Amino acid sequence: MSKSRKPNGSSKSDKTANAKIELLEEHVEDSTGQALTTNQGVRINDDQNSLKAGERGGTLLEDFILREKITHFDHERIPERVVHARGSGAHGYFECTEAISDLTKAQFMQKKGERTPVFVRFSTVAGSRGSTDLARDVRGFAIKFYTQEGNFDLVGNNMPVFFIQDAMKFPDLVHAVKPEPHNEIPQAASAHDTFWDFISCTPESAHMIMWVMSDRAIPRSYRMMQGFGVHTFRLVNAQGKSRFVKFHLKPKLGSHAVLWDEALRISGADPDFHRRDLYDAIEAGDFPEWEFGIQVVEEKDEHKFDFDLLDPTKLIPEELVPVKIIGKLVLDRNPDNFFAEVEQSAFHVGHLVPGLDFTNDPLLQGRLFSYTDTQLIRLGGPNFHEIPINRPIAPLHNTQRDGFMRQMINRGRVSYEPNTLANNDPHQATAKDGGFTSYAERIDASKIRGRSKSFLDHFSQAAMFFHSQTPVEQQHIIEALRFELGKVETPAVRERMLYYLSCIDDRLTKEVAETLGMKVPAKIDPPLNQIHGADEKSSEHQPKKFSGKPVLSPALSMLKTNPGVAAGRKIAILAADGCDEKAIEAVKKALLDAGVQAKVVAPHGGTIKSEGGKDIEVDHPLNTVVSALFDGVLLPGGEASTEKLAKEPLVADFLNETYKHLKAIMLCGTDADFLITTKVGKSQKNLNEPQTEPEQGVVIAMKSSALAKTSAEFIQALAAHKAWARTL
Ligand code: HDE
Repeated sequence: MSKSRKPNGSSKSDKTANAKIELLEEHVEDSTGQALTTNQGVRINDDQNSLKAGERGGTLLEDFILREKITHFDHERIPERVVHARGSGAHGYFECTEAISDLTKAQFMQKKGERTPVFVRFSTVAGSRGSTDLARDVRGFAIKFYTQEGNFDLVGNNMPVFFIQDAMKFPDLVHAVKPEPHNEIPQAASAHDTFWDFISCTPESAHMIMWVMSDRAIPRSYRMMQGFGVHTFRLVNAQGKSRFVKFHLKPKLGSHAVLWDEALRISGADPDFHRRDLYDAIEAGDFPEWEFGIQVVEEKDEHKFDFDLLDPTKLIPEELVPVKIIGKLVLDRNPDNFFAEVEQSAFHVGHLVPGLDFTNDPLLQGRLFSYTDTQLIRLGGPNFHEIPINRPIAPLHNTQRDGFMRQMINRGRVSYEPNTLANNDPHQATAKDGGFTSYAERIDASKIRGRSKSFLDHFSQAAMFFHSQTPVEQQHIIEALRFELGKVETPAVRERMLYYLSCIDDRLTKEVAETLGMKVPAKIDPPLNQIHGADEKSSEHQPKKFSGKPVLSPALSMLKTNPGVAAGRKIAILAADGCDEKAIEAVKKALLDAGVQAKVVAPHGGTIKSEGGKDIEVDHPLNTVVSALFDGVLLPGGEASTEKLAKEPLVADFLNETYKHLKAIMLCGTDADFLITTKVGKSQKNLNEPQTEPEQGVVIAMKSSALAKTSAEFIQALAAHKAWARTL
């Protein structure tokens, strides 16, 4: 059981915030001091041996205890999610920091300071349940708000746009990205022919491809990702006035990524890296936090943009419509049981409360069908809303009955409405009494299968995204495309992709083409994805290349928006017997004050003895970790320690890799020798006075009197996230 079941900072009077906990508490089993029983409550006397016909005889069918245990075990697995199978989650709360009753009547946004319990699940999309956290992929960011008016699920991603414009193409997209059906290869990876074949026939994916090839697809932590509702939704106020809205979550720690080389390393060294990071941070009391914001567009402005608000491959640049912060999301409690809570959580984009509504985004509309449908099979029937994690805190009263695994015991003879036998209860609620009413949008149109012409500009925002990145971020997009397309075996697929890239940016295309050893085609046959039915002409739907002046949106760059906080990071203290404990203590304190965790990594487990004879607990023996699992490294010095570390090849590997991954390095006293013996000091100008020309992100404290100043520089280097100048 996690340390505290109470949300952080909630007072006893904060009924709503605790309501979900109380609801879950009813279902929590605590076996402390209890005897083992069967599922029928019969106490078990021998849990070691099955019932046999004699000591060496066969097992008897009458052994109901063995049969029950094994049968339950045989049925422990449920189908994994068809997408977003790999994930992790946590409890917390949403706090309204600015009431927006002028914009919506949703009760949980009416009062500043009001808290609503939430459960959040983060996920990758393509990989199976057991796949690595560090796959290049979109991350799901699904939030269940347990409001007093019922559950509201915001089932979003860490990217604000999507691959396709119409739900009709979703099964195709997912089939293309999942492992190829003939050999089930590759796992949790988009770098293969079927994915790029589909993409190269689907130009509407161009914008999303820029995001997925960017470092957003390899986040440093779930705590360091933005969240987006993606689609345009509606806010509806008490007067029935509707406005368009996009939902945003901005992490307090900033948005940060790892390098691709780190992602590869982490996938081997700790495939649970993100799951562990989230769990450990919450256990340590470092509660992840996001600002919750909205972009609001008046109905009259629906057509004022040069893209369609209903098109999920487009975003509204923050420079055009600023994000207004109206709340915060805090995760402060780990689940007690992964299966019961994380695995069985069932989100649905169609779980709405009064004051919110949908738009006609054709991707959103398709999702509205899919989510209940998938839970019916995944969670075994129509009563999945009764599983504790999915139960609303708002009371349920309706005429729905029975079905597999029904938990609720409905009293009385009436299960229909209207009725007179039960006074016509449960009765309809008036809008004033919180009854949900759909926004009465005026529609006057023919029923058609088709796509609006306003959805056909596929490349302008792809180009805006690429052009808004810093040079180093652009380079990473180029390298990701070189890697992904380099893995594609079919030349025609690569060629089509090069053509689509040329519709976005010439330099990007040229650099990718060079590595692929291919020429960029000047034109290609009409895309196979016709965006229309068989009887229409493709030529009418030809996507146009981006041309003209680059439009910039600095808000799209992670580096340009780095808030410069070191908090949330984890560094390794590389030390051995004879280390300088004073340096460790001084730097560790400064780090902890800045919200940075420090773990002692030593050549052996147990404890090491410092210069002064003090026992220092070792967190990780060196052979069990790699530098990619940390954001930086501190070598505290101490003559004997330096000597021992110098003899360990793994230490040099650790330092060289930390350096290569552009991370912060702090060397103290005798450990400054590592400037000479590893790559850390290769380009130092003057080795006798290394501190005169330190490289970016490498800080050196030769004397203990320099520790305070150097620790501050170390923290600054961590806050910069990477020493980007080292790549240039
Ligand atoms: Fe999903 N999606 N999706 N999706 N989605 C699922 O529901 C689906 C889409 C997203 O942590 C499934 O319970 C269709 C966009 C997240 O449990 C499934 C379409 C966005 C999660 C499903 C989309 C998402 C899912 C699989 C196109 C970003 C994980 C298991 C019409 C806004 C939720 C499940 C969790 C999960 C269908 C497109 C986000 C099959 C048909 C766009 C975060 O129902």
